[in-house]
Amino acid sequence: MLDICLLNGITEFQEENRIRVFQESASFINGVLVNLDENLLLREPPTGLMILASILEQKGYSVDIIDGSILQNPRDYILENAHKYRLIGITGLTNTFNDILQTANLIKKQYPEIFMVMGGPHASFEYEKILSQNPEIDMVFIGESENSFPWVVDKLLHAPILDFVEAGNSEEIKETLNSPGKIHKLFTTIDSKDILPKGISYNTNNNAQSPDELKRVIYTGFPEAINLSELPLPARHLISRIYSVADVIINRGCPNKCSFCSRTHLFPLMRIRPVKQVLKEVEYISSCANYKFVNFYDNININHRYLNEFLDGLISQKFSLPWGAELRADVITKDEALKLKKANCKIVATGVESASEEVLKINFKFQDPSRVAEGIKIFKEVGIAVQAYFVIGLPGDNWDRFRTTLKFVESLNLEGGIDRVEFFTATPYPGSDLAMNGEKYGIKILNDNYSEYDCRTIIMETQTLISSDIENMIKEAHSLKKKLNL
Ligand code: B12
Ligand code: SF4
Repeated sequence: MLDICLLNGITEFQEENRIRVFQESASFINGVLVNLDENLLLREPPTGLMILASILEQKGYSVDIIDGSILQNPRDYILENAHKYRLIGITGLTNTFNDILQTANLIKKQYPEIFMVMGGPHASFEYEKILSQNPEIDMVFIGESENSFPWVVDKLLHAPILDFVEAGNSEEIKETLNSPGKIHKLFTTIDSKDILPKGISYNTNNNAQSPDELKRVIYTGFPEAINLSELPLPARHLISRIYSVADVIINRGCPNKCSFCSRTHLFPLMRIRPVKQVLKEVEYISSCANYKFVNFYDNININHRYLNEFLDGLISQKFSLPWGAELRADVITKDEALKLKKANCKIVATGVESASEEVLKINFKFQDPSRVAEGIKIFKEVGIAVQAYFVIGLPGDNWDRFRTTLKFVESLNLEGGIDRVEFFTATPYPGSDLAMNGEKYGIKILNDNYSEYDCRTIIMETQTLISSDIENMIKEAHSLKKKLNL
């Protein structure tokens, strides 16, 4: 038996076509991915889970990470293996959430003694609903969980399983398992809410029969921001061999406040990791034979000094893997772009969202589109590929402004087959200002099926755009993409 399993639901391969492409290029043994065509750089590992795993391992707990996206039959695999763990923690996004809940339900039915928790960008904003409607979920973690989750693990499991075995007390392990009602006994006997860490929620009445009874959800409050310089490196060794892409998180939080984004509410305080620590992570990644590409998220040029220090570090480290990064194109200088090139950066991704200043202003994205165009031009001059993201159907958008955006895309002179443009459909993700203050933007939400919150389906209308407008805009945007081969 092991202590903890951290589970990532099925993610972007939900789409049938992508599942097929992925599975045809992969080799599986017993349903587990063992090899992937090197050219298919599709999968990105779940970084948040790897950081939590690293902290738990430092405390002596045995941890496994299971990524549903790289399994042939994720549910069968998870159900066959769930009994090995004392606690299962699940992560997921909004569009994969229904699927994750079904999996959690199946696990709990088969193994009621397993303690089941959830966290991540969807659960953080929907904890009340999740806990009151899904008795199989014992606890939900809100926001950054590097403090709260290990605290709860210590309380529930008391010690790593190896300690029990070494002390000759294997029988006591059973006692530490979640016998029904254990959580309620544990937390309801604690008098003062204050001694619980912030960032957890649980239902004190999970065994209730009537819906009215299912409402006693305790929430300890939003957690304090984590000091990123104190975090250990993600536990890549747990899953590294099966990924060819490594993601490195540079910062949490964002100085912008875009209406459609939940990041600023998930990580309200903007922080950047020390360059030294990021470079240490890069060094480790370089030493692993499996990685062929690295992505740096969310934004490597929050300030000029940081960007320059970071790039100087990569150059002096002779970092040789090709890499990509998300960044702001509007503030890039030619010297910085040249340095990016020298540091082996192959592609940059940037959120343009709209070429209309009015639309940007209404949606709190503070960026001058003409400066974005200049920045993109600089990247093309130095030979770095560009991926530009746009959002269709935002509040304030209309046909004139949309056409301005299409003209803007054409004016960028991007290279077909090398650069890319993505048009996402505006989606009111839980935690975004659009979802929390919809009336402020005058939106009408048409669809509350979270499985369709995939940035492709039309989820909302605005005061200026009805569903058929947005549908036609998506069609026009895609035909432009096709025409320009982007
Ligand atoms: C890298 C990334 C991707 C990558 C890879 C995802 C992956 N495999 O991890 C790719 C490019 C594939 C991707 C795709 C998409 N993404 Co994305 N992505 C990110 C990004 C930039 C970083 C994720 C990350 O590692 N964060 C850092 C870690 C430390 O944070 P974390 O994962 O949230 O984990 C912490 C806590 O949440 C918590 N926690 C998380 N899980 C759990 C579980 C347990 C048990 C516990 C206790 C705690 C816990 O503890 C962690 C440590 O504090 C985030 C933005 C961001 N900065 O988070 C968006 C983000 C997650 N993506 C988002 C979206 C919308 C998408 C897409 C739909 C975009 C699109 N248009 O296609 C697709 C969906 C694909 C899918 N269904 O998976 C949204 C999610 C919104 C939502 N509610 O669903 C985010 C938040 C960005 C945003 N715009 O708001 N994404
Ligand atoms: S979408 Fe806006 S708020 Fe969200 S991370 Fe990007 S710039 Fe920041």
